[in-house]
Amino acid sequence: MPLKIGVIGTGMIGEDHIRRLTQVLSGAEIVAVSDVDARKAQAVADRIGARRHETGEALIADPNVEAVVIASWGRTHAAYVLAALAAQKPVFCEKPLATSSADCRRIVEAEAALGRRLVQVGFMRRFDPAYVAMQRLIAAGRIGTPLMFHSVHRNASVPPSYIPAMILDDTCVHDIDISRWLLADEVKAVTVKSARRNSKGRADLADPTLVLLEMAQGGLVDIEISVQIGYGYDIRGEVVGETGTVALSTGSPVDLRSAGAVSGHVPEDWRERFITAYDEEFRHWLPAAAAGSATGPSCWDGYAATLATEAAARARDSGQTQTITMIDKPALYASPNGDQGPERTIFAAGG
Ligand code: NAD
Ligand code: ISE
Repeated sequence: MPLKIGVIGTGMIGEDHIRRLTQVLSGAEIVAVSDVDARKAQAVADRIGARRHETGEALIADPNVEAVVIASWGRTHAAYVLAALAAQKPVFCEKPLATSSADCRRIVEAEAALGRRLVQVGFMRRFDPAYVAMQRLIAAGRIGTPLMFHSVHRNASVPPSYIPAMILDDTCVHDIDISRWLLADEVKAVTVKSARRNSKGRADLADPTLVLLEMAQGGLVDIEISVQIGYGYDIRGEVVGETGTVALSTGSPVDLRSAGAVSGHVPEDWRERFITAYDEEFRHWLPAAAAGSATGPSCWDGYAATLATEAAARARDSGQTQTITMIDKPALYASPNGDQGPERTIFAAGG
């Protein structure tokens, strides 16, 4: 029997997840959708034969909905996650888990009180074959103790609904999560500098921005966030260890040599660059949700990342480094480095 899923938010990624759940993966049926844009939700509902609910809360309460995918704007996630936890329904929540650490804490406390995990957060980079290979090599000691991570996150453009706070709480939140995962460490302090503004972009966005993370065990992470770079979606990363380095490949699948020049392809957006990662995170979520549980990126990961984006906002506004104090980690989230087991290897990390 397929898992009966309700999807809240039928925008860009909501539609993309509905496509993968109905056309790429097996074991899922979308039985309900909801969006504050009722026309958009109705069009999707008609197309896939699902019921449209007026509100996300009504969708969560629908007895026919066994599990919930939350793909609405980040600022709306917390209320839906809390409602789904109260209804004890498994959740896939797009990142960020919530845009305030106070809301993330409420969610962590609600899930911990249940005593079992029900939420997987959409930090899909942890399922990307290249990041997975990088993490495996680091964990296997192939570059010695990791000391630094250089992370570059460039978007060609952002939609009009992208507000200034999202540079940190919607975009940089990915780099923070992947830093924690690759270095198996927590963020201790954050410093932020905005560069000379990209004059080709919106005047209200501090674009580009540089973020420096100091990790608890002494590692350093520098993150470039550019959200209107024009030329494509460019994700780079290199971890520097004591005896070696490991980097994401920046090459396109082929190099074109023509008219005296070498050229390659840069993905257009996140849908193209991370297509495998999104498929994999749902392959991971579906069986766990069908069993009434969750694994993978957790509410604790959501809390830790948002706590750091909040500190980053304070660091940017004050010009001062901000230190981070975390609440005690509930036993429910004991696994130090996420819980994607080694059997999830997508391709061998080599050597
Ligand atoms: P979008 O604007 O295209 O879609 C969001 C949809 O949510 C819109 O249709 C909007 O009408 C709807 N919505 C807003 N408030 C709502 C509410 N209270 N209840 C129900 N629906 C509501 O945005 P998007 O790019 O699809 O992003 C949605 C979420 O997915 C965000 O949290 C974003 O951070 C995340 N996202 C993640 C990735 C990734 O790489 N993992 C990529 C894109 C987006
Ligand atoms: C978007 O929400 C995503 O999550 C993309 O992965 C990221 O690159 C983009 O900046 C975000 O707005």
